[in-house]
Amino acid sequence: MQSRLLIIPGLLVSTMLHAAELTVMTTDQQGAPLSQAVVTLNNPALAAQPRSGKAEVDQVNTQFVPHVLVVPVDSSVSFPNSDNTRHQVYSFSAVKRFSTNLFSGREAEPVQFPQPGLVPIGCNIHDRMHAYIYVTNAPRYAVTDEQGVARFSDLPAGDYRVEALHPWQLEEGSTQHSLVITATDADMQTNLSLGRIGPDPRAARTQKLNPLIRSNPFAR
Ligand SMILES: [Cu+2]
Repeated sequence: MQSRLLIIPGLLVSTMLHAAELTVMTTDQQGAPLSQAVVTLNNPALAAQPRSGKAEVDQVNTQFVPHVLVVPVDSSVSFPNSDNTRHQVYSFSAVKRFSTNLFSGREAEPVQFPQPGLVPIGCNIHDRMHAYIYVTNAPRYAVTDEQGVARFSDLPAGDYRVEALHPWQLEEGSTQHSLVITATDADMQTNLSLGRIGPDPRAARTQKLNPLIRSNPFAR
């Protein structure tokens, strides 16, 4: 009992000194908050966040949910289908090229993502379905919420590289920012402007194409 009382205050002090929180806000060229941006944090001393049990992109009302998913390198992502119609998920991306068979329910095999980078995905049957899988080596990552904000906690002191990108951005590459968190910092905030952002691809007008002609997404 006595030794416990001695240890606990020590733990509390070290936690208070070294666990900073960081709020990252992403904005567009006009300074408006940008939701659905990917934010990653790198610091050599940073332990990777635990992998969430399931990485998946669902299909609901002929849209992908979520629109932006971040996964660590080597994750496998499943594509369940909550719609009554069948879907066929594909990507032409250099980071990961794949195509599922036409499927409903949970028939589609999970897809492995061994390379880092942005993988735009579509559905071969429904042109207005768009989503993005961002595959990262960064130990910490998040997608900004409706207020354009990503929050990180339990950050040890050190030099950080904060990186952000938005899947609809018009300029190539990510926006990077260096940040030092000292042992006395508690709440840190930073704002990253991602420049010009294009239109939501899900709102684009589409033609209905014959699914038989488009059944092989690599034949174009
Ligand atoms: Cu579809």
